[in-house]
Amino acid sequence: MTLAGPARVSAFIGLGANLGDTARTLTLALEALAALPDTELLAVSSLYRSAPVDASGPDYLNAAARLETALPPEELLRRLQAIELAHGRERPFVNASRTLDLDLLLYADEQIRSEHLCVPHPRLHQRAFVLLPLLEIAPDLTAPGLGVLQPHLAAVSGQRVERLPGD
Ligand code: PH2
Ligand code: MG
Ligand code: MG
Repeated sequence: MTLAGPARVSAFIGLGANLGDTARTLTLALEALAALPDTELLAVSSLYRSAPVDASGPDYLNAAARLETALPPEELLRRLQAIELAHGRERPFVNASRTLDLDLLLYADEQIRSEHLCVPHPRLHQRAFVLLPLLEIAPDLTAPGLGVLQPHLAAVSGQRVERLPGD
């Protein structure tokens, strides 16, 4: 007899880094996501180099990943923050340059507004560095409150983002 575990849902994570060896940090972060309990890493976008938005400092490397997970959203958030900390994340001020940022962009079709967590990520549709990698791995993606995401690209076409060639 096999026992069914808790139901798994799809979750999308935005990855970003603009301090240190950003490509290596994102690779290690993806390995850490794949190693999360009750979680499978199902898709990873290309890397994108992007100009800082609402921030200063070096260009960012950004990417997106799709997980299937049985972790509840608050637990997933705690684990994302633990991975950030393991890679030297500091928070001296809002939107400060960072060694690693892992944002929970979407969790199933849930809308969550708690003290710690806002899902869908409130600025998801205003940022090309989020939309482009997300739509690369999920072209038909929709988000609660935002609808189909693809048409939102037009509004962010002025933001500098470059997809880096893969291996
Ligand atoms: N993250 C921010 C603020 N601005 N800009 C780019 N290009 N990429 C980011 O990941 C990013 C940003 C806050 O999380
Ligand atoms: Mg962020
Ligand atoms: Mg963040």
